Amino acid sequence: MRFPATTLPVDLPCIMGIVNVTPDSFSDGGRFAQRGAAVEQGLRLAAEGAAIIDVGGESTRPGSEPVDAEAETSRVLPVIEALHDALAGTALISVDTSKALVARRALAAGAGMVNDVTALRGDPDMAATVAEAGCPLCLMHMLGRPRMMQDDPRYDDVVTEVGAFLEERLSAAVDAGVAEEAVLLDPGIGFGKTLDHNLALLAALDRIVALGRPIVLGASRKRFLGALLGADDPMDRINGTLATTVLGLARGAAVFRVHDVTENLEALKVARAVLEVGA
Ligand code: PMM
Repeated sequence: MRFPATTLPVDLPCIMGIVNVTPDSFSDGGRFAQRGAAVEQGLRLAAEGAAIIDVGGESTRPGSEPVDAEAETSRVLPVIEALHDALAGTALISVDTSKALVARRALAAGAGMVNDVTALRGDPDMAATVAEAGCPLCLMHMLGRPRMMQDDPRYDDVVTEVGAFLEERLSAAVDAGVAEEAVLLDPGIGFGKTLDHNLALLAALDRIVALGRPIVLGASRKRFLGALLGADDPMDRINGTLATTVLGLARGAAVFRVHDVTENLEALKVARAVLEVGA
């Protein structure tokens, strides 16, 4: 499978394992809020085969309130430091933040990538921080902010609008000095989107892939899967997640941001083997 040239120091396609050091994320909120549990989880996901470990300290759950930079730093920094020591370069550490100060501290502590769900709109200093670090950057689409984003989101044509947004944010990043090869794009499944919007984006993911950057897909255990499956418990959405991973790979997605690494890696391996015969 061919993916665009990237400075991401991992082979594609790959798995990005999720470590939320938050009391309130929708699917694992509170489970990894303690430093030790979060580090253990990161190591477990890496041992299972995640090439990237994404550490976040601010919940983006619909309705969630923002946290300040000091609180967010105190959640993620000790976890990143410990993972950096223990992983010894075997997996890339990504920091899931929209704050430049948190990103700067995380990068100094051993993170090697920034995952910004606001696509550089959350903090005017973020673009320069990433440009200076020269690290990979994920730009994600979100309509509105987490506190309001699920209040009746509307689009005329969700795929066209998300694509245009990502193209514009990619240009803004490059204009601010970020290397184009360092940028990954993410349609932001579940961020200001109804079930139909999420399905339309997954169905037409190849149009987002056509923007020419590696695509990150974050559908893991999300609410739209619960709506389709009648599954209130996020743990009952793992099989549904695997369907998005297989379909996403077939349409050209490169990085799969998931909670369940072994399951998704196995689904990717089988899907890849079939796609490579068909290629
Ligand atoms: N989803 C969440 C948080 N960060 N980052 C990217 N790039 N893409 C996503 O889809 C995404 C994200 C929320 O999900 P979680 O609570 O399971 O982390």
